[in-house]
This record gives sequence, structure tokens and C-alpha cells, in this order.
Amino acid sequence: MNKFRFLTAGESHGKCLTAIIEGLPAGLNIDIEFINNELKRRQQGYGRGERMKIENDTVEITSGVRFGKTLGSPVTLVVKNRDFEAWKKIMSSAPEDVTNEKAFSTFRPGHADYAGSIKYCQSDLRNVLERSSARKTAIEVAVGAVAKLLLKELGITGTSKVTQIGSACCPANFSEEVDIMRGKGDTLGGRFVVLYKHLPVGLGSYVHWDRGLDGRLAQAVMSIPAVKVVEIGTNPLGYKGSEYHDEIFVQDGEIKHKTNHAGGIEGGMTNGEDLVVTGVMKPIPTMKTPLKTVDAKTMEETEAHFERSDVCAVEACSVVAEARIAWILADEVLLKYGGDTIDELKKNYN
Ligand code: EPS
Repeated sequence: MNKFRFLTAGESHGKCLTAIIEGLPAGLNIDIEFINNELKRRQQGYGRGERMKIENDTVEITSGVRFGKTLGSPVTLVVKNRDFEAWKKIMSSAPEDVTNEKAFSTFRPGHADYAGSIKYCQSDLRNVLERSSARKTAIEVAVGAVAKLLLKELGITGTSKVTQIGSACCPANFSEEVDIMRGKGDTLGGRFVVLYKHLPVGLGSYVHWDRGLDGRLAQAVMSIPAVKVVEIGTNPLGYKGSEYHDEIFVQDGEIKHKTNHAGGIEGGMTNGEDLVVTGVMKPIPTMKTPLKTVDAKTMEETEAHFERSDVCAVEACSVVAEARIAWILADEVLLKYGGDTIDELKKNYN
């Protein structure tokens, strides 16, 4: 059973996004400024759309924290959707407010629209878009920020960077690449790398398939909307065994690896080296120059629905990946070292 557990709720244009986190030890300092800064980082990046000009994501804590410290009880986080003001009637939960405003029935290729409409029997694809939207990653980043605060107490820190946008591998060319695509009404994906440092040896396990840390991380990153590839360490394709594996030596009485092709994981467990996770995000499927599709109502060929969208959100995606990796690492740390209070956790860790 997981120790760091949570559920999120909320639609893209609903009132707010909510998360309830269970399993945090008592006494953890909750730095709201840190959480808000992580939310800000997710909103940034060249190529973001109009929605990010409306939102100014900040967190409200409505349970589980008193005078800046966790109580050991469930922690509730809320991020309001500013845009809700414009969607109050459209997103109303009351049956008397039913409306066709903002309803649509043309499947957007690459989105959840088609499969989601069949699965949940929805003719208004708005009912699929609202929860499948990447908007929910805002509250996920808030949860990840809390996990990062826990990890920080043990000296574990994480960062990320974008290494490719479209075909550009040089950061100086990223904005130009995005501008060209914006001009064409098209979108771009890219590659990002997440790095976590100062991890202890032995998080994860080899004893069962679902306890391998590499597998857990792969699921956490792969399920971010639009992510299609996850790699841990160096992609091994084409390497010889003698080139790929990281030789072991002793330095100042400590075991070290000469290289880190394994990306910090051997046998599904951390090996004390830096954790390196790469993700590839596909180009955002909502496009100003729409793709051909079918209207679910008429079954006739037409063009995909478009309201507004980002041209590129790889930078945001890398911040989301950092957050999701933080959840998994926080869970592994709590599983291995336990403790009802942060002091107990630190004592066990040390
Ligand atoms: C997002 C909010 C959404 C989109 C984007 C991510 O806002 P809206 O739909 O109102 O423009 O900008 O969602 C997607 C690209 C997607 O595919 O779901 C956000 O807060 O990150």
C-alpha cells in the first residue's frame, strides 16, 4: 500500500482543482511560497496560450496544516480556476442550467475525445475535454511541491530542463521554432530531462514487478497528458555491454560508479547516483489549422474543433514530470523509513 496517497478532482473550466493528500508525517513545514512558485513555473515557457494570461495559479490550504506545519491529518489543497467566472453557467452542476453553449461534437485527433465519448457515452465532447484537459496538472504540481518539501528535509532535490523543441536542440533556437509554428497555426512537442540528486541507495525493489522504482517512475511520467516516451538514464540502443554498464570503484571509502548510464537505477532500486529521467512530449493536438476528422452527430467528415490552445507546452510538462517523480520518491522514502513525525522520519533516515 502506498504511504503518500492522494486524489485530485476538478474540471478545466470548473470552479477549482482540489487534492487531498494522506500520509504526510506531522511537523512538516509547508512553505506556501515554494508551492506557488512551482505553480508559476508550470505556467511559464515560450509557446503557452491565452489561458495562462487569465490564470494566476496559487494554492489555498483548507485542512491538515496549522501555523505552517502539517498535523498528520489529510492535507487539502485548492487551486481556483479564474476562468470559471466566464464559465459559471456552462459548468454549472444544477440541472436547470443545462445549455448547449460551448458544446461540440467534432473529435479532435490526438485528444481523448473519440474514445472518451464512447467510453462514457457522451455526445457533447465538452464532457470529455473538461477532465481530460492538461489543466488538472496544476493541482498535481501543487501536490508535487508538497512531496518536494518532504524530500528537501532529507536533502533530496530535483530539477529539470528542456533539451529539444521540435527539431531544435539548442535552447537559443527554441523560441524561433515556436514562432514559426505559431505562424502556421501548428504545434510542437519536445524532450525534457528530470534530475534528482542526493538519493539514498535502495529506494524501490527487485522482489516484485510492481515494486521496481523504474516501473513506477515510467508510469508516473508516461501518464502526463501528451507524453509518449520515457527513458531512464542513457537510451541503451546500439551500445555494447562493455560500453553501457557503469563500472564500480571506491572513493574515500564510498562505493561509486564511473559513469551513470543507468540513470541512478539498477535492479529497480536507486543506486546512490543521480536519478535521470527523460520524457518526450508529442505536439499538442489542438491546432489553429485544424486536422480532418468526423462529426459524431452527422458522421460526416469535417474539421476538428478549435477554441484556443498552446503552441508548445514542453517546459510546463517538464515541471509536471518533476512533480510526479517527487510523489513517487516521497512515497518510497515513507515506505522505507516511515515515521509519524518529520523528526522520526529524519532519525530513521539518518
Ligand atoms: C491548461 C489549460 C487549458 C489548455 C491546456 C492546458 O486551458 P484552455 O482549454 O482553457 O485553453 O491551455 O490544455 C491542453 C493543451 C490540453 O490538451 O488539455 C493548463 O492549465 O495547463
